[in-house]
Amino acid sequence: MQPKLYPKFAVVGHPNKGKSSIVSSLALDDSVQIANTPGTTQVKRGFPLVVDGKTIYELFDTPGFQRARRILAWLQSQEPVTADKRADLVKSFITQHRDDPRFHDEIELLEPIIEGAGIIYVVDASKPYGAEYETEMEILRYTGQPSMAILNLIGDEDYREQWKRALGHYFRLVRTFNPMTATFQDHIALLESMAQLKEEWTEDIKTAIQVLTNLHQQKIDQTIDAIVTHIQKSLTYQEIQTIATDKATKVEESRAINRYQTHLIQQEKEVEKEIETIWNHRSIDKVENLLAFDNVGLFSKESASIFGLSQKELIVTGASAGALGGLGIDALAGGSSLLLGSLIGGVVGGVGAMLGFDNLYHIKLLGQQFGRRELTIGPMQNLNFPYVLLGRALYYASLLAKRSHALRNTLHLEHETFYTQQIIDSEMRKELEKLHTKLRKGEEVSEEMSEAYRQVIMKSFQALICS
Ligand SMILES: Nc1nc2c(ncn2[C@@H]2O[C@H](COP(=O)(O)OP(=O)(O)OP(=O)(O)O)[C@@H](O)[C@H]2O)c(=O)[nH]1
Ligand SMILES: [Mg+2]
Repeated sequence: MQPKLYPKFAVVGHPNKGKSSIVSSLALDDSVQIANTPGTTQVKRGFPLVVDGKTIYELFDTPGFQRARRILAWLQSQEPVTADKRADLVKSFITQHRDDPRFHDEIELLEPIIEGAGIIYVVDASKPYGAEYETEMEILRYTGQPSMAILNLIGDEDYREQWKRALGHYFRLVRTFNPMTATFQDHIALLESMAQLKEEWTEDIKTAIQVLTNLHQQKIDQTIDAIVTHIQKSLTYQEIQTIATDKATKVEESRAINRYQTHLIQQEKEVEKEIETIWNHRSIDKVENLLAFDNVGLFSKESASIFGLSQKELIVTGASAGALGGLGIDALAGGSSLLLGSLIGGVVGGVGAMLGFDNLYHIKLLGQQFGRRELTIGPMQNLNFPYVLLGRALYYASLLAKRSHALRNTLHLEHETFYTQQIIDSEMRKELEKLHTKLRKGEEVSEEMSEAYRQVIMKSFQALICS
């Protein structure tokens, strides 16, 4: 049996208009070469989107037109033929000029089209329309292949109306698509347009949409699994050191604490790697913002607020524990936000001490077991710690899940901006707390509890990637 053919599209246009960026974003592939220099792409290259070993479609990245006028002149100088034979003229052009370096770029871009690929013509609609594009579009029309145009807005100006009036003469479909900011929904919407290009492709592209939708959900599921496992591992982790003397020295203790913290930082790096692999962003360049173990970091008002613990609640918790002495809660909550802010700043340490947050880990010295002593650090007792880990992991995962594969800029992790969004309400927090408590005590966690926890994380992750 012949292998099933999948839809193919050649992404073509002027140099430096975002062709490679569009290929990269639609093929979910960060290995496509993109640069702000015309002529970056010099040879055609197919980027198949492969899911579970099957190619669902393939996009050809191509060099930009260089000598469009010469080629059109050649085509027009031939004996006139009826429309059904015009593609043969293009084929003759390719055959006759294959070794001519002057037409290398055009031959590269026309070849996949002549072999059956649909055309995606890319323009930068932040620049005005001009007659020079007509030559390119005329050549494409000679191929007779199904075609659509994409309006990419690279700069700030918007000439889309002008472009639409012109492109309407050459393409049945004209769509706006920004390869840098495109969401999953934008990707699907563009595929839906592509499905209308040719009857024979409609079914295949509909299947591709289904496969991509399933793949997206699968990536979300894998992300949640990775995060939940990360929390479980970090919260239950213990660093155990054998010591020789009766009592651990300060040096031994701080060395053990250091190893314990290094392990948790490493564990977080690993889950980040896992998330990068899931979302196919393995080559991402980022400025890291490592997990810190200072008290403020672990009990910050920022991390509290995204997990449904409002500033007021934070103070109330502290006040009810007596940390604020005689100060009334109403006086605090009703005060100006400036006052509130400075008060929180001032009381965090106090609240921390009062509720035992200063005591970050269990440090135990186990007695004479088979002639050895063991110094144990962990599990982490800080109540806020799992929320800090969760916040950081969800933030990183949502950035990657939303990130277009066409972006090449360095990712700066600015957790502070993330903490403005509340992602968990108090009901959800209760569910999370059940599991955290068990893990902190080193107790068994039931299937149901784990699943309920997963659902809460899933809900907030979905909300984050749709926002
Ligand atoms: N801000 C912004 N920049 C874009 C957009 N699309 C492309 N670019 C940038 O424009 C430059 C050219 O993008 P490419 O995708 O390499 O363009 P190309 O058409 O493949 O270029 P050649 O291969 O040289 O013909 C790169 O610096 C991209 O980052 C966009 O929608 N917005
Ligand atoms: Mg390119």
